[in-house]
Amino acid sequence: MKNHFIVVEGLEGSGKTTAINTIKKTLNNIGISDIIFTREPGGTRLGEKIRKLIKYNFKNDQITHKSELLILYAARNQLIEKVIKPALMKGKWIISDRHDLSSQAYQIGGRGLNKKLVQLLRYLVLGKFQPSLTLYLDIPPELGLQRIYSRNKIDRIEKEPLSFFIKTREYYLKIISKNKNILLINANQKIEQVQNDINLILNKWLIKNI
Ligand code: Z5A
Repeated sequence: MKNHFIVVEGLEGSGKTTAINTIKKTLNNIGISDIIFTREPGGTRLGEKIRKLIKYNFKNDQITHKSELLILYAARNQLIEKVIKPALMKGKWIISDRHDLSSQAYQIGGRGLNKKLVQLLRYLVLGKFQPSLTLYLDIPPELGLQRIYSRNKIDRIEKEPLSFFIKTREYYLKIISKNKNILLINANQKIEQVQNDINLILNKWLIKNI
């Protein structure tokens, strides 16, 4: 049986929330409405607590990069075992705001953690499990951050310097260039155009995959 696990990835302010709504509408239009929405970190009681910890409960000098990585994978393990795999077994569709690719981009690319360490954790938690499709919303970090800074609440990671997000984006792009299941969307366009692009790409993918 095919898995129907769609992930949306991108830097902050790339428009993931908007993209998820577009994906939902596209799926609804072809009669798919039994969809579970989730996010990382988060999506379970434990995961949502970890999300708060990661975003708001530490200053950067209070959590090491490795500790951050480990708690992200604890949240992911809980989500995979308790929500994602059981739902896929029942034939449900899942749309997730971020997944493992975020750890590759932010923790290896942005934080500079050892690639082998992250890949080992990835293997321990996920094995060969992968999303069926990942849509990566590409945006220059300056622009994404500009969108975010107009909000009131800025979290710990959003306070990182621009150089952090530049390295994170570079790593995203490096992985994407080698993976045919990750499709790039130009998010530096008007919302309507981004929505059109998502629609087109998703419909093409759906024809081949359902
Ligand atoms: N993280 C990590 O380090 N490692 C991991 O493994 C995982 C996560 C899983 C999660 O925070 C943080 O955890 C994240 C990475 C790290 N770090 N940061 N920083 P989050 O989930 O709260 O943050 P986010 O994922 O970046 O979400 P966001 O900030 O809400 O961004 P978004 O969902 O992509 O954007 P949006 O809410 O759809 O849009 C932002 C605004 O831009 C909004 O006002 C929109 O109306 C506007 N927008 C959207 N599209 C457009 C276009 N096309 N034009 C103009 N304006 C637009």
